[in-house]
Amino acid sequence: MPSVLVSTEAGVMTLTLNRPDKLNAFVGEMHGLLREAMSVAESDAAIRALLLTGAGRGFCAGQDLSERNLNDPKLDLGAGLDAHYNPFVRRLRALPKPVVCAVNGIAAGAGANIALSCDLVLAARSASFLQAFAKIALVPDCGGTYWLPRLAGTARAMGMALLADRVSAEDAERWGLIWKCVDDDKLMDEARKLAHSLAAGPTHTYGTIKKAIYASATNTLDQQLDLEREFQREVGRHTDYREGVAAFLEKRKPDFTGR
Ligand code: T3D
Repeated sequence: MPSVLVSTEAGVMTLTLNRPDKLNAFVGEMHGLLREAMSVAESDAAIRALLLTGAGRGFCAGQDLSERNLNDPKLDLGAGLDAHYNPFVRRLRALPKPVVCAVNGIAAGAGANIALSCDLVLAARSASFLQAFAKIALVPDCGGTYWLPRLAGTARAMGMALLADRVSAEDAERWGLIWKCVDDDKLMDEARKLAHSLAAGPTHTYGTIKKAIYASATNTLDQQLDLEREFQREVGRHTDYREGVAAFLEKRKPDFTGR
């Protein structure tokens, strides 16, 4: 079985991390499969939303720790981030389509921060988030030191990173780390429903909303107001805007093309 399963249905591409015996810890092959899938998601206009999840009882336990040669004096963990993890995080954020993450179980290390890189994160009530890095004397990566203080504040970011304790899905929702915590048996239904409803939406506008929200992290209010004006001008010329307004006035469901 491939270590990442890829399937597409009604505009939603689902990526399932698939090494359940190892809680879907990352090995090299997975990065290659994710790279290929992301290229398809980026280039195929028929794909209008992405859903990321894990097989089995875990979401992802981060880097497979047995893959590194600890006796190699030239061991360079930065190289793996440059080659694999960082491009994946950047591509998830930059994908001009919504990315839903269904955290079905423990999300640890890089697994936690890849989940937090997604646009809408749902987590099963029994799932948890673990900044496991300090336990093996590493620093949080995959954007952890960027997401945590911005989403949850410095105090909680510091607690999570230094203490490396599990944070429950309920706390993750309460702290603003994720969108929603849902009952375990409802997770996949809800996540699929959400991804399919997004895939039927104004895809081009969703991509623009992502850009605007993520740009705000480093923009002033003036810059953001200017950006909103430019984006509104641009999406206002799109057929989906005309369709949205026409559907409202005609009291019917809009039929967005996203293109
Ligand atoms: O190297 C680089 O590229 C640098 C980048 C690093 C990014 C990172 O992600 S660093 C952080 C790596 N992740 C961790 O440190 C987490 C390690 N795992 C754990 O702490 C625990 O497994 C969990 C808290 C996540 C879950 O605990 P539990 O008790 O529910 O499960 P378990 O029994 O520990 O794990 C189940 C199996 O998965 C087990 O295998 P076995 O003994 O049944 O054959 C375990 O060894 C394996 N597993 C879990 N995590 C990893 C792993 N194997 C390799 N690497 C893992 N990260």
